[in-house]
Amino acid sequence: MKYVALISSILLVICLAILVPQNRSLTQENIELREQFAGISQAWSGAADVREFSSVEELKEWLAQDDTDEIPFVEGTFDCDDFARTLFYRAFYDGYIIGYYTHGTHARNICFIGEDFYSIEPSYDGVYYLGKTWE
Ligand SMILES: [Ca+2]
Repeated sequence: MKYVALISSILLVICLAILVPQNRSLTQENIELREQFAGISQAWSGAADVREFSSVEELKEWLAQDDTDEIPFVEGTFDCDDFARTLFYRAFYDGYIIGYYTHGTHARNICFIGEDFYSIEPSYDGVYYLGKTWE
């Protein structure tokens, strides 16, 4: 019985010797993660003040200054869904609400402007009127 207690104590000391430095390492990792997340969170909370485009002109001006359409189209690597996702994120980051939409195998973006509904082709800044928001 004494040997079991002695061996258990030795194993506990060995485990602590192994785990304590790892815990310090994890703590340091958690601190770095928290700092990174604080930066991301601050960026997103700043970007969370979003709104719809107020006019087609505003949408087209925003599309003109955004360079998503200048990214090379590479079938299967960076194609329609990647363009639509990129434009979606960039619009949100700049404070605008647009949607990501797929029809069949084609992805694109959509947005509301007032009571009008538009489609955006992100690979060439195309803007198409689709109808009223309630149609
Ligand atoms: Ca553009």
